Amino acid sequence: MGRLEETEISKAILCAYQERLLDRILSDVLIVGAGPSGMMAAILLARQGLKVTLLEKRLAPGGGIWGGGMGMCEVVVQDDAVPLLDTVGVRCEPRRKDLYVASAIELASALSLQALQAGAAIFNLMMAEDLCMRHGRVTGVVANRPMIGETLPVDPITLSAKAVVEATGHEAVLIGSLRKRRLLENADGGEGPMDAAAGEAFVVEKTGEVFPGLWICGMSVCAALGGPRMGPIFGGMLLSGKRVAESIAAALAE
Ligand code: 48F
Repeated sequence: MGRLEETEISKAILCAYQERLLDRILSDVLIVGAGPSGMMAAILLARQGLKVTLLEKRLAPGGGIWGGGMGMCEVVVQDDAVPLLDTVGVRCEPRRKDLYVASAIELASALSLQALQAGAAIFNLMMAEDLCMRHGRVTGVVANRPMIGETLPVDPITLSAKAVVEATGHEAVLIGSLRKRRLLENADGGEGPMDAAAGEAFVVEKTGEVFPGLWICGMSVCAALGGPRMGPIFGGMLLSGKRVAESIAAALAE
């Protein structure tokens, strides 16, 4: 092994990152939030050959998966979501009636790996602050570094896509930016009290395009449209990711 040059290490990082980001200035699908719903959608869309980019404001993709329930790293899914665990190679075991348990760490890791290996790009430490819009259609997002955007008066950059997905979980950031401009009248907003069965059904049923060019999936559906919260059950999140992927694939094929 030759002598390591620090400057060459830095150049390798800078060149690789710049190439990757430049390539994703325009995507087919831009998903904001790398939780279970956003990553499931990314995997299914990227496996169809679409150019998919995920933005995640935290250091690690995975969202609410890592903590399972109350910090216990076990993930519970209903039997109808087990085929989605299979498709990303996550092992699970039956526990209670119709319920399966998987390792939260295995699920978060598998979704990240499968998204990347399917061709999706994941940018961590990248936060969507707002939407870009043209002629009444969402065309991309305004992005910044979380530490910068939240504390300093520094302008963001923009990333464009044919389809943008709100997958930011409870925060429903993009819906918030539509709502504050009174562009989304039908979004009542605010999660209802916990009702696991009703919340899971609501999330999957209401997943879809909420505004031209903007789709919504996962917990953001309840936060935006006023459905009940459902607590530490993840089947609905994975199924919502699948549903949003199907809806976008159909729309982009037209
Ligand atoms: O919250 P999160 O896991 O969303 P989800 O896919 O799944 C919800 C479940 O985890 C859990 C549940 C319901 O009880 O089962 O709550 O709907 O992941 C959302 C991700 O989005 C990131 C955030 O850091 C998290 O990893 N995020 C939030 N706001 C932004 C963002 C933003 N403005 N820009 C980029 N990423």
